[in-house]
Amino acid sequence: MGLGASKRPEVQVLLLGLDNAGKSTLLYKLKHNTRVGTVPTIGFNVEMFEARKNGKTIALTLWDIGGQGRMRQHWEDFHQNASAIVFVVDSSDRGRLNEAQRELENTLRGEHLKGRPLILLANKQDVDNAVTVTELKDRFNLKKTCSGRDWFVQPCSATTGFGVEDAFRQVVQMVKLPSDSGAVKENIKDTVHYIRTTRH
Ligand code: G3D
Ligand code: MG
Repeated sequence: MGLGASKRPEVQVLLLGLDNAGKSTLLYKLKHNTRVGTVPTIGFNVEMFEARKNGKTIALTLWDIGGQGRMRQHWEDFHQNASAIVFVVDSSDRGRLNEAQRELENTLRGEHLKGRPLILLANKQDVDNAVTVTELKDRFNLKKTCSGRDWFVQPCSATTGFGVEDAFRQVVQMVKLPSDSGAVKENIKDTVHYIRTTRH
């Protein structure tokens, strides 16, 4: 790879959500624009995308970490370098909305994810009687849960492709590049904190 490629800003984005929410289907829909048979994710799936942001080409890596119980303990390991969170909800499974909400709240409480933008995908909108975006915002009490970070709810269907490109565009728009002033400010704050704590 040439020099240009190594200078290309890279961002890591976490694709999270309960098992069966549609994370793997979404990832492969985005990458290949096809429907592939998915099997429950045991380890993780990862795909890299290129996108344009602020006049630059960026590399965006989307990590689909297994949503099953025993994998959730590893979520934290992936948090450190994440620039944004995509949380996928199965809007057709009303019986698991509370569980999804709890999982989302736990995730957002993670120390490394403070201030990271959240893109919530209300997936499976093709299913009759799926929870709407408005309902989901209310049920998840998103205004409160997401205070202090940018957030957006996108309706989609990973199987039909409805809303999937829009979701990706939203992620690109909201993700912070390492060079963005916000990220720099955070670094400065960390440095100031470091100097203060080491002096006293
Ligand atoms: P996960 O990776 O979040 O665990 P998967 O979820 O991507 O494996 O998807 C779980 C099941 O939901 C799959 O069904 C998949 O086809 C289905 N699914 C994913 N997205 C949608 C959607 O938008 N609409 C509908 N109707 N189904 C969806 P199977 O039957 O293959 O297990
Ligand atoms: Mg999966």
